[in-house]
Amino acid sequence: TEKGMEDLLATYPDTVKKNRKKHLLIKNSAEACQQIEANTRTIPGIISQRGCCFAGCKGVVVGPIKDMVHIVHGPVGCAYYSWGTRRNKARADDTTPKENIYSTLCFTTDMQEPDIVFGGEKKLSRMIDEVVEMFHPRAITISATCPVGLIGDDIGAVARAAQERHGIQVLAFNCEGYKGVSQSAGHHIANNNIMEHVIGKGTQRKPGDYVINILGEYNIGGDGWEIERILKDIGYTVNGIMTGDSSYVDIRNLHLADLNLVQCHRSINYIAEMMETKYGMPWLKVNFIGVDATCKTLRELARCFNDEALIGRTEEVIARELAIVEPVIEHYRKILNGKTAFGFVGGSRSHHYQHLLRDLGMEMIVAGYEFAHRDDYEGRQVIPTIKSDADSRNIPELHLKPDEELYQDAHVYLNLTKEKFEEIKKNVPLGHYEGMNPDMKDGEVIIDDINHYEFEELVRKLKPDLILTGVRDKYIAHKLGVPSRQLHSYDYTGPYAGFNGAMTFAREVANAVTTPAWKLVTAPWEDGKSKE
Ligand code: CFM
Repeated sequence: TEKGMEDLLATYPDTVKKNRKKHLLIKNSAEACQQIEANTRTIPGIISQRGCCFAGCKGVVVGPIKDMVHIVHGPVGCAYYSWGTRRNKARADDTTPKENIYSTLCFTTDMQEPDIVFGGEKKLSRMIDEVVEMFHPRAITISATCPVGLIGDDIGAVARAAQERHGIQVLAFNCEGYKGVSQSAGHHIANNNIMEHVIGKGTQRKPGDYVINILGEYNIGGDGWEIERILKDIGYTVNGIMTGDSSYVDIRNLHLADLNLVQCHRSINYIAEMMETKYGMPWLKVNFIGVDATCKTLRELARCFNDEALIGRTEEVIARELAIVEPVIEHYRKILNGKTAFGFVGGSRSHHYQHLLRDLGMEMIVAGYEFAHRDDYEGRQVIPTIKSDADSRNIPELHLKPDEELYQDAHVYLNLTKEKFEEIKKNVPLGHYEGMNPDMKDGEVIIDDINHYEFEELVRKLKPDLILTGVRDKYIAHKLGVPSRQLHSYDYTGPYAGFNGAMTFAREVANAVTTPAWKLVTAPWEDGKSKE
């Protein structure tokens, strides 16, 4: 309630209170547009769950490309802590043999004090030579960490010279950790560079009548493989995934598909939009998290192509999968029905997992993003009204024009007449994302960039049965006696996407929630020692 919200904020000094108030909403559908503040700086001193720009660029978008060597130019810690921890899986495929996959390795210039004092360009340059000699990669990326920007190493120049020397593409990403207010800045920097220098360079279209890309799917715990399994079974050709289990080769050919699917809007919407501008390719926001959500997505996707055979095959696959999945979900729904959850994840999962929880009879009563923008909460229609600030202006925008040779109208991609395309657009939200807020129920709480204090207070007040957390805040949940599922890397498990993923998630949530051990944990407020 509003009163509860006031209590929550009451302990803050006035300026902090004023700030944090704008990042909190209680859903009320009677209000026309509930605006939230997002993508602004965390107040210094507050324990946020956000990551840095380097994490968003190298860790999230660039890192999963399996056949490029990704060099971290910086002190060893930045490389070490982004080494394999996100569990974005990769394997060999038709065009990428095992020897070309470097996903399990970690490459860093390991900058030392002398490099900071005298500059790290020579060391970086030497490292590229060594990498080429030892691994013969198809291409290389260099990601900058904080000190690189501070001392002014020109990684762009090093990359250009190396590219000439070795005849392979070397991409430099100026994604210093401190740029922007969170990892979201790194997504944008990565999107720009890949759009400008990689996408559109290939000429090989994969065979098939319905050729699609999946953007914003990173194959965490094998999610992408489960999605691919379903799509291939229906008859789609998955041309490329951006960037889970993807290859440099695939990304060069990304423009040679019929439709872009967008799973994570936050991290990749730039590429979806830029490909629409440059090539005319339409895109569809999808959600493969949850049984109902997956069915809805598959049906919308089939409708985009307006093909009876495809629609029929979609229904066949859905019926076959549901026959397996529904009894399992039903079993767990008996255990979980009516239970509540909180969800605090990066910039899209807090929305997607609401669908999966509802399949299980559960409700996410508090949902938060770490670094999403207003459009991820309120819908893309607010984009023109978002004010840019010094932090967002720091990230360059690419201003693209339609490609003279490759641009085609959206309806041509889908093999439809213009009229038919317009008609389909009325029922299928092509090129749009409505955000998380419309899916939430009145009285539920929406919170941006939650901190440790607010986390504890909300748990104390609302006593959820489960918290969907990150790598660090799962321990807060556990110390408060509430089970959690870690939704970034899924710890050691997954996939959670698609039909098979839903069954795995259901089983693990049921196990977590029914574990008697949680009753043995004493929360700080339960032993009278709270808040001293
Ligand atoms: Fe997109 Fe992601 Fe997410 Fe994200 Fe991330 Fe992630 Fe995430 Mo962790 S790309 S916004 S920057 S869905 S790494 S796979 S889980 S915070 S909600």
